[in-house]
Amino acid sequence: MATEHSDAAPERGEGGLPGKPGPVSPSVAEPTHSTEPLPAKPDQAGPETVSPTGQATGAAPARVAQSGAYLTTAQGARLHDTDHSLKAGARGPVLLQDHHLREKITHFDHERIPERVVHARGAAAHGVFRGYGTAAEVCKAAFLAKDVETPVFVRFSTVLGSRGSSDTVRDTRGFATKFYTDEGTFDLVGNNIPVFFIQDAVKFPDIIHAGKPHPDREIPQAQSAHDTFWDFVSLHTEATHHTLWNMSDRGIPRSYRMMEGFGVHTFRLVNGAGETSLVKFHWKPKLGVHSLVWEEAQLINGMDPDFHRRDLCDAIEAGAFPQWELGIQVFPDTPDQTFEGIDLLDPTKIVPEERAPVQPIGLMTLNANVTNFFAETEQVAFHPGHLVPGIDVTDDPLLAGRLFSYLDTQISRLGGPNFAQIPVNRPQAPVNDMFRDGMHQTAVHTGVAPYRPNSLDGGCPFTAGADTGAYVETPVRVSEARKVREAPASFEDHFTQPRLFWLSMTPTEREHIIAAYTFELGKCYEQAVKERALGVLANIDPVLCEQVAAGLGLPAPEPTVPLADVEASPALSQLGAAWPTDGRVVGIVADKAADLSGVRAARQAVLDAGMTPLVIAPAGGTLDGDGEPVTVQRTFATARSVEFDALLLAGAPAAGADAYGARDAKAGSPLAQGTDPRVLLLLTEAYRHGKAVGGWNGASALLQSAGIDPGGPGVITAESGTAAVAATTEALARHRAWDRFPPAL
Ligand code: HDD
Repeated sequence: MATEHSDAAPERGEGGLPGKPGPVSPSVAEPTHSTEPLPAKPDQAGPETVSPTGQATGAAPARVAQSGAYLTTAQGARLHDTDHSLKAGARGPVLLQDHHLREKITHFDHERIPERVVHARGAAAHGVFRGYGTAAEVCKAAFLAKDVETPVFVRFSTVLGSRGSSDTVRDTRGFATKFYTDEGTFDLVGNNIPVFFIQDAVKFPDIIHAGKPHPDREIPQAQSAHDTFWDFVSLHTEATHHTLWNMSDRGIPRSYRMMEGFGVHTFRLVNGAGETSLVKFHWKPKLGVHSLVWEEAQLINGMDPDFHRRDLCDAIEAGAFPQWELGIQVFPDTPDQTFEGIDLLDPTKIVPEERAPVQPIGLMTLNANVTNFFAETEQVAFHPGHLVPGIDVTDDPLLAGRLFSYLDTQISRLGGPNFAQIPVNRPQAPVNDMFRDGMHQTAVHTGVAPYRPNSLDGGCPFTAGADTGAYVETPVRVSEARKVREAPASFEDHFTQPRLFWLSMTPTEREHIIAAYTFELGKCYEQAVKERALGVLANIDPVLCEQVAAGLGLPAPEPTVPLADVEASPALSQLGAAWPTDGRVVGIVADKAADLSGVRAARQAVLDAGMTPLVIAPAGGTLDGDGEPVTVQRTFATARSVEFDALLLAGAPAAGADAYGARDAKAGSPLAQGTDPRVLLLLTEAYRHGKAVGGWNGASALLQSAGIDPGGPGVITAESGTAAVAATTEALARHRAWDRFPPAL
């Protein structure tokens, strides 16, 4: 049946919905040619329009809790029973007509989305970035201006493991930051290692296939210690530099809070006058760069696979907000895009800080944990192509592939092209795009002309001037070239910078690197792979090669290239300085006969120093004695040394007493006898991992029974709990007592 035609405009509701009366567009003649912009209509207010849904942006996601007294269906109908399926009689078959049963299970069936193809395992936090204004000379981006505060969301990750894998595996760490700036979202999608495995994105699937578990048995999980990884990196020697960083202590960070971050690629910045510079981005942690030791990392994988995730949340919850300074190395934008002979387009090369100092441009503080892991950490979508005016990309071929890959992956991971409407991904800046429809569209777009120019929607939206717009590319010359599948000759030097890194390490760090290579190659089965990997090491340094070869029981090959004559870069070493100890964890071992007022004072001193005290006792509950009971946080059964940065043994109540011996009869506890194997294990492990250990007032005897010299490096024997904490804080500032085990190299 034909519907009756009416000349009257259809009734439109507010926001274009049928129903409620709303503003109606005056009819406009069909355009034959584009006209100058007409005055904006009420529902097309131009650039002032807010984010698609008009809701809060990612920095302050709309919070939805189980609010209200009644449980409802997804359609808002109240439910009176969610525990029993509808059945034909109490013992009869379940009826298909039970809508609530079907809706509940269907939703559950679809709760998971595909994990990220790389960087699946991660943890994130909210924070703010405050510019120092020092970047103005080279960059016009408004968020870098002095005292401008920009909300940020940061996700840290491992690369190889699945979403449920362990945190402390040997791997590169992702360090991705979303800046919700007033000019649009800027994503700095970096790693904790300043170079990358490959020079061209076309090899990315290959390196990841080689690093991920073997396709037949799907093992090993989250490891590089297997044949396919070493097969790849020994065949593609451009990977040597990155692999060396992985085998160094950088591959096993102590905490996300103690990692550097790097933008890796060279970016191009544009200042207010249109002048350009090339830069590399650096994040410098206020707490310094610190690592686990390998045995500790492996133990943590079993004891607490969520170690880094927990550490980040705990520190933020305790108010020990992690901070990083953002810095840039600045290079002149010369046509050859090199700096002192280093190709700035090669992502396997660094520029040593001694040759181009890192200039601080702002401070980032992470000050809030996520509210819902899935909504925020899992659904956040980064993209190195999310740029703001003043920041541009270069022709690094690795970056070019990334600019394609991230949008592509989000479409399959987040189920369509509208993922920017997910709260954590919503820009803070007003969004006024002409993207329409698609899966999971949550906006109700008004207007009829999502194209431009148009005359029907008042000509909106307008385009920005070249001085305020993003993606105003610098007209770098690219023509007069032949189409080739080639890399520049400078990309062929794969060994100079690995040697630079090796020579910049302290003897302790070199020992760790040797041990790491020996472990990883020792886990390979293929002789040819091991031999080829040794051949790569020979081109870095003969000592490194010989030591690893000795560990594998293989002959050390000769180098195939002349060893590079390079100067060390001391900035690459992470040892030697003193750093703040905020958020460190100090375990205090006590029993009911211990100096409990000393324990209370020690706890307070740890808190006053911005660290976390955890009392470890034979059993849970409280330790009762004189004064306030002391709450026990860990028992001998639940504590393991890897959870603590330092361990202190509570002394005896009376000064000068032989604490653990004298209390034996009185307390009758295993700790008092000083022989509980779990306490001895705590001590010996912590000692072996270079951690501060000790105690006060009579702890020496127990230390000795654990084979620890009370006078040794990093061993604390004090008169009181507070004195012990003061000495511990001092020791922790240097992270570990590395001089406990003088390196053999
Ligand atoms: Fe990538 C995720 C960092 C090269 C393709 N990458 C991802 C994440 C980080 C990096 C931190 C996790 C983001 C998050 O937390 O959600 N990736 C890097 C760095 C690289 C790099 C520093 C080199 C300098 N990546 C790289 C290449 C390609 C990709 C060459 C592909 C050609 N990366 C991806 C991806 C991921 C990703 C497949 C997986 C999940 C995602 O993007 O959102 O698109």
